[in-house]
Amino acid sequence: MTTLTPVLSKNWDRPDSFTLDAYRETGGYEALRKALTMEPDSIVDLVKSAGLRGRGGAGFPSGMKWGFLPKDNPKPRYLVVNADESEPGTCKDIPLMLANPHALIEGIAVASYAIKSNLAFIYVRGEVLHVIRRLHRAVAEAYEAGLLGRDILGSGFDLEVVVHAGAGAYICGEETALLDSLEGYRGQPRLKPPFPAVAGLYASPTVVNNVESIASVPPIVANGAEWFTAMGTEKSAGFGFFSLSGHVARPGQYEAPLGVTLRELLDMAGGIRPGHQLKFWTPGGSSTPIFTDEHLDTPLDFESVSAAGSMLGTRALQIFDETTCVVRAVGRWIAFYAHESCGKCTPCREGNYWMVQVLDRLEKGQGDESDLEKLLDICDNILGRAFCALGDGATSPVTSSIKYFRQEYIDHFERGGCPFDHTKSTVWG
Ligand code: L3W
Repeated sequence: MTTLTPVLSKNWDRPDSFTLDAYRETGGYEALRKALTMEPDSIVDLVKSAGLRGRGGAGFPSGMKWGFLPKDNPKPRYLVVNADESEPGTCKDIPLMLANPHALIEGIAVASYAIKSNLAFIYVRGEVLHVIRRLHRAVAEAYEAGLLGRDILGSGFDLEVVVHAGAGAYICGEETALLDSLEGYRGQPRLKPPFPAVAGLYASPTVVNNVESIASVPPIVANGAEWFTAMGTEKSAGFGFFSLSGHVARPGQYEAPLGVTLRELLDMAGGIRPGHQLKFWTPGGSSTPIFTDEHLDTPLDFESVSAAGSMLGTRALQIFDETTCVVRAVGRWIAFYAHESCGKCTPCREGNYWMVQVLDRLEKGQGDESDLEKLLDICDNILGRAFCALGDGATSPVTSSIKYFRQEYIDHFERGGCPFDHTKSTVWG
């Protein structure tokens, strides 16, 4: 039986968890002290041997990404933290930064030292003013305590940290659009390669990492790679936040080893809301194909979720019970993608616009089976043809819902209307 592994959330019950004093009382900044006595490259090696994989959705090995920084480039190196959490259902980085901003700041200091960067940015989603304020305050506290700035803890290492608020665009969570936005341009994705590690912010070598990835580094430095690999699975090591939302008795953040199952998480979260049954869920936000009750025992690690036809993504588990109309839920998601499409590429800009029209019609009970083929055809023309992963992601809820719930789509137009009473679904009502 898998149990919770509260590492980053260990002091969240303290009302003052966000303060420097509370963080230090629970061992905070000891990893930075230790890291500063180590060779920078040995920290990169440590993160590689821990097998930490990016917690922002793609699961790319963090140590390997750091190792891609060119050794012979004289330009400055930058660390950029992607704190632009906006994927529907994804809600882990914001509570982490609110409850524990110093975990992120310590991670930034350790990671910057490891990659030999003296300037780091936190690009935070613009709408979350309370988080932006908390970060500013925590960064100021860290400067005052000599944990940021010149000659950190007498080590000779200098680091400046800039908190930068975005303007609330989903596309700016895509790393290259984020870099354009940070440079002052309109946020639109860049062609890759070159990857940011080679030519990122101001065309300099740049590491872009998710908040949770960076915050996971100090515990690895403090406890060692073996401590980390003892949790999770062989290829998906460690722990992570599983964010349960929707029709679940106790929604929230569950910090658990990768490989935990939804069945186990539901046990911890009090199950589906009383009197109801699981219908469908997302393993990693709306950009990952939906799962059903067939997947209750799928281990939530990168490999097992992919083998079952989806993606672990951001571990945003949105749970829907039998009161939810899948056509309506998918329509809401696609309306989000259509609204947020940056417009740079035709497949995403036009494809999502047309999918909204078709889904809206279907949900009202108009249309026929050829509309389902039309939706699949549009998805076929987005997937692999969009400029960035956001376009590809938009196809996931459409294709997977038609795969698992084709009959429910048909029921709509056979009945001439939606068979669901939306007032019974608290999430979509
Ligand atoms: C150097 C190479 N670097 C890859 C780096 C690359 C990036 C990382 C992963 O999308 C997914 C997306 C969302 N040399 C490299 C290299 N890298 N090869 O590795 O790259 P990539 O392209 O696999 O993924 P990505 O573009 O970062 C992320 C999915 O996550 N997602 C998350 C969404 C969350 C938000 C949000 O809340 N803001 O958008 C959920 O499923 O759909 O598939 O750093 O540079 N040869």
